[in-house]
Amino acid sequence: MNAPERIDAEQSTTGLKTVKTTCRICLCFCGLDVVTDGKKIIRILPDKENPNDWRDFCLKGGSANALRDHPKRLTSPMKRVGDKYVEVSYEQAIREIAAQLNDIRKKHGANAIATYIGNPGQSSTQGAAFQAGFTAALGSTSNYTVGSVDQNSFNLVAEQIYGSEMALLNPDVDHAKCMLLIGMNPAVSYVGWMYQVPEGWNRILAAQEKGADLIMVDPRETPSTRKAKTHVKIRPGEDWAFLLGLIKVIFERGWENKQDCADASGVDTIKAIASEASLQYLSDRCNIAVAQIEDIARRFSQAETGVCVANTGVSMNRNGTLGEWLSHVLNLICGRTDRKGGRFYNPGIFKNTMQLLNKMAPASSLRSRIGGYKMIYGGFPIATLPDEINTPGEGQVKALIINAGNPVACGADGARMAAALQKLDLLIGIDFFQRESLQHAHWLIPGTHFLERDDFFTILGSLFERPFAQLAQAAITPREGIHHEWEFFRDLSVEMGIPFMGIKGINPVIRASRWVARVTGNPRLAFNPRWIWALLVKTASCLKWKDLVNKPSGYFYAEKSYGHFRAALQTPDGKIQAAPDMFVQILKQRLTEPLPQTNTDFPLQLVSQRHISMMNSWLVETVKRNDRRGDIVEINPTDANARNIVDSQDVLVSSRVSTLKVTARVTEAVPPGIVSMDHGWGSRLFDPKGGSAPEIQGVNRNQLVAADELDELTGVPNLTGTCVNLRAA
Ligand SMILES: Nc1nc2c(c(=O)[nH]1)N[C@H]1C(S)=C(S)[C@@H](COP(=O)(O)OP(=O)(O)OC[C@H]3O[C@@H](n4cnc5c(=O)[nH]c(N)nc54)[C@H](O)[C@@H]3O)O[C@H]1N2
Ligand SMILES: Nc1nc2c(c(=O)[nH]1)N[C@H]1C(S)=C(S)[C@@H](COP(=O)(O)OP(=O)(O)OC[C@H]3O[C@@H](n4cnc5c(=O)[nH]c(N)nc54)[C@H](O)[C@@H]3O)O[C@H]1N2
Ligand code: SF4
Ligand SMILES: [Mo]
Repeated sequence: MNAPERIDAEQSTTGLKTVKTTCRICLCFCGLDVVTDGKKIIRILPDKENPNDWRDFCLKGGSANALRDHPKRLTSPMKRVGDKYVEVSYEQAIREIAAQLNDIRKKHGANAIATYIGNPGQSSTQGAAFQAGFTAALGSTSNYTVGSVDQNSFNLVAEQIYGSEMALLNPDVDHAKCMLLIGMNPAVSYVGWMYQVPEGWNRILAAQEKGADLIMVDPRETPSTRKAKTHVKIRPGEDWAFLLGLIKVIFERGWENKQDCADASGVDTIKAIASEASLQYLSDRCNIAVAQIEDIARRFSQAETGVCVANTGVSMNRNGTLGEWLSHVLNLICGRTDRKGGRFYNPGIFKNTMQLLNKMAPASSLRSRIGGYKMIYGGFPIATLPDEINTPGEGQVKALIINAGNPVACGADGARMAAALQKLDLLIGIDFFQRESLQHAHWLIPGTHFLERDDFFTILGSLFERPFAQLAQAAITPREGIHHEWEFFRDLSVEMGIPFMGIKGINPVIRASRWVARVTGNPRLAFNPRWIWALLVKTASCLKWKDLVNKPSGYFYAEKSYGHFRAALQTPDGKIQAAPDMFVQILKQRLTEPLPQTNTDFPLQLVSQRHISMMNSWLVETVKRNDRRGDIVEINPTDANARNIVDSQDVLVSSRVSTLKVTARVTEAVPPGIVSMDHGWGSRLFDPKGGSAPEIQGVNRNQLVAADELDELTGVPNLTGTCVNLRAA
């Protein structure tokens, strides 16, 4: 978080220039001053004129150019010929890929062509929109999203209880007198996932200093829990039981906010379920004593203001949706929804953002061919993709485009995923590297680095805690031969002869605009994302394009305010739906389950942690040698002693699906019964240009995660809480 001092405009004398933009590695969107000589990036510093969040600037943003200029970066499209890759021109790649895809479409139908969009793909407003434009053109519903290994439950819960998958609520950390933070580690990951709290962790700690009651729920000790007044150690995957326990106690003691309960639909259903559940059973499930549940129920409900947030520690397992849902119910019944100091809604730039987004991308009622999973936020669960590839019949996946993702490293059962990808007739990867998931790609298409492109996150206005507008500029143009992801999807649609964005008659307009751009030498004249942004800005009325261009560090276009949410709800009766049927059914089922038995074969539960210098499976290239934790498992001394394991010893970690060899680190940071491994490692970096041996970067802990044990509502696997055992190697 410590930002180097900005060196002010020495550039004028040196021919260097500073471009103001934003970092797009994580959702903190820190302002950057990127100093370039036009060809290379010289250095990256925090943009202290960015009013939103320059203080969150971190090492990842500061060294972003290391990846841009990496020697193994793809610099031109590459086609697989035998077991080697050859460079081809962008135009040839588009022609050949279009022909191959059309062939597959003709033989097997549009749904035989699938796409996966990974995390950095979603973080590109233009790439994501144009990828959706391609799939709409194709008419394929075989779309897979990274949300199915991370946040699907956020979108599903928002859709079911507020009426829009994009009903995003921000925690008001400065004004909350009690903060109940569940399954998050903001000291490492910062505060921003489907909401954005600039400098969030420091602000949370400052609020605690001033008397706010900070309670963190995490199975293990983390840099965040060490700073919190209370650390509640929970059994992984059982957050729902803890939350239902809190809700039960609150209703029984009459601590609920009666008005907010009466104003919502379905609160009586929740009350009845909570009343029937046994507190002892809930306590046994989550491994938190009844007295502690009662204490936290009192502290949270009785505080003047308060906010509960459930993050990825909660969402990344088979009970993720129940946990996410009940965290919203807890906020609702305690009067924390749409309030100062609670979870509030930034209306964004449109009159009703949720309504507009529902019109542009309505929630789908489609179900997946295999497993019958609901389509969420435009995609099906990536965990089911191997079965979709392996199972014959109409809709069997034959071709796949992976844009900015690495499902072998980041999804369940990496080995099974890798084997399925190898069976595809056509695998196309858009990335700036060839990583694990692209090992068998037929085509490697170089993606642009975020420093090479514009972005406009303001269209997702409610993502921001304060009404903030910025047009993030490209700091540098991509090298010759590298095209933007959005160009690839646009040009591929045109070449395939399918109507881009599903709009009949648009392809000739795109062709004509590209011709005008070529003859005038002005690339902006070719149909591009700015056309759409400009249109949206016009619709928004609170912004002016001119201001966006003239204020490159961004600006606040309105004051932070509260109480907009209830009027914007998109539910049929206009009320918050506290008890959607699909959640209630699963909850009732869980309540009849026997207690999580100690699994005698795999009695330990494996949780996840992130590296401060990495972003999921990328940026691993820039992690310092002595800070590499890619093959370490943390284990409590009690569990280690019971297995005759000592610190630094080689051990085997086994689950139902795989066994990995790693090194034990014996530590009290994990309690008995819990082991922890870093996520994101174990993805090799290949060298398709130079042909050198792949770089091995640690062990892929997700190979231990079964792909057949999913949250039935969202298709998210048990990426945390996986049952494992350890023995000496
Ligand atoms: N440095 C860095 N920053 C990142 C990322 C990164 O990879 N590296 N990734 C970005 C992305 S894509 C996201 S989505 C966000 C995520 O941000 P966070 O949600 O804060 O993610 P984590 O840091 O993994 O914190 C999750 C915590 O949940 C705990 N946990 C595990 N299982 C359970 C459980 O069953 N219940 C509970 N209550 N806790 C559990 C883990 O021990 C861990 O401490 O971070 C973003 N920021
Ligand atoms: N056990 C466990 N599993 C997890 C998690 C966990 O905490 N524990 N975290 C989960 C979370 S929160 C997430 S978001 C997912 C991530 O899952 P994925 O999104 O599938 O994987 P990433 O590691 O983000 O892979 C991103 C790829 O995109 C490339 N890339 C980066 N920037 C760009 C760009 O601008 N353009 C293009 N074309 N490519 C780019 C990178 O080189 C990298 O290869 O993993 C999930 N999996
Ligand atoms: S990676 Fe670091 S610099 Fe980039 S947005 Fe996130 S916190 Fe900010
Ligand atoms: Mo994520």
